Amino acid sequence: MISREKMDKHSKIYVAGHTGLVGSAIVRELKRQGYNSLLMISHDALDLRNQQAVNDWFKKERPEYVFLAAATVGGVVVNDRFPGTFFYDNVAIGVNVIHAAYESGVKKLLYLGSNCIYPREAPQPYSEESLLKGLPEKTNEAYAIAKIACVKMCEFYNRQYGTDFISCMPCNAYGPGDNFDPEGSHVVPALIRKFYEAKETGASKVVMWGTGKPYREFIYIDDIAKAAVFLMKEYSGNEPINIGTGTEFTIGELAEIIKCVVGFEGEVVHDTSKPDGMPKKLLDSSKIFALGWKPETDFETGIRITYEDFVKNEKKYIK
Ligand code: GFB
Repeated sequence: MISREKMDKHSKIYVAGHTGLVGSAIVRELKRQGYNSLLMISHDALDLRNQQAVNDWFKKERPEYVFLAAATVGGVVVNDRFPGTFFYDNVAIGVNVIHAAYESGVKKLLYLGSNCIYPREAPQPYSEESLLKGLPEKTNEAYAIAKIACVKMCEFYNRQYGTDFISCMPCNAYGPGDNFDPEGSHVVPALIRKFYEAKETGASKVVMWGTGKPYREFIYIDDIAKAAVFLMKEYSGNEPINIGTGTEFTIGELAEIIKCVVGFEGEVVHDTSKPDGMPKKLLDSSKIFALGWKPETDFETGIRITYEDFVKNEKKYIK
């Protein structure tokens, strides 16, 4: 059994995926809280899909705590188009890092899952118990099955080896530093970019994907980071923990909010040849609320911050 020591300000903490949306927010939050021994390594220097390289790096660096936020991610269209990549990358990254953490005696690991792992037809809001009680949505089946495998791996290692590996399921994340690529991005950055470019070029309309009818629950990235650090300190157990806000919007409502924040005055039209994906995926976050965490950033504030950052750093985001 690995000792249940609490992370302290000098603990060696590895954030896997530190350049991504979630990982970079976790790094900011850890620094804000005074953790001063953070380990990060770029994708070029360490390919997390290579088990031997990952094992060697863990043996050399000996992290004590691991936030596993590295993943290949993207919006509904790329999930559907590249299932092989989404499956392989996410299984390999998760399996390699979790196994290396076990082998090198990591004290605690937090795995970042996703709301899409829950069965499409399970009752909503999804409680953690609905995991594996049905099939995932087809458009993100590969990503969901990869993430489910890693969530379960944490549980299996706890059961067999006495490790302290936990997992959490955030709802749809957004915030500064996101991917704004028109094809590969998620809906929030995609619509921010589309409305901004339409306003700048004087276009009369913006095309959004699907019917606009699906519901989504969005969470500002700093709130996920606070929840992740909170869970690392306060929670141990085999059951994954949902991280949500409890509030959902239709994609049509989301488009209206972003349109208003950006100040675009034209029309919004729908491209229904693009998939809607899940009709709805609201999380039941009562477990984390009962533990003592709550989201802090209201949706419109988060969208404004994200939009202002996008405008300020446009050149970085539009390559
Ligand atoms: O954000 P998004 O790609 O992810 O799409 P999912 C959410 C909804 O927004 C879908 C609609 O109904 C899209 O059809 N949408 C409207 C758009 N306009 C756009 C647009 O310009 N770009 C995008 N991307 N969507 C992904 C999963 O699902 O989200 C992953 O495929 C993962 O596995 C992740 O769970 C969080 O919420 O549909």
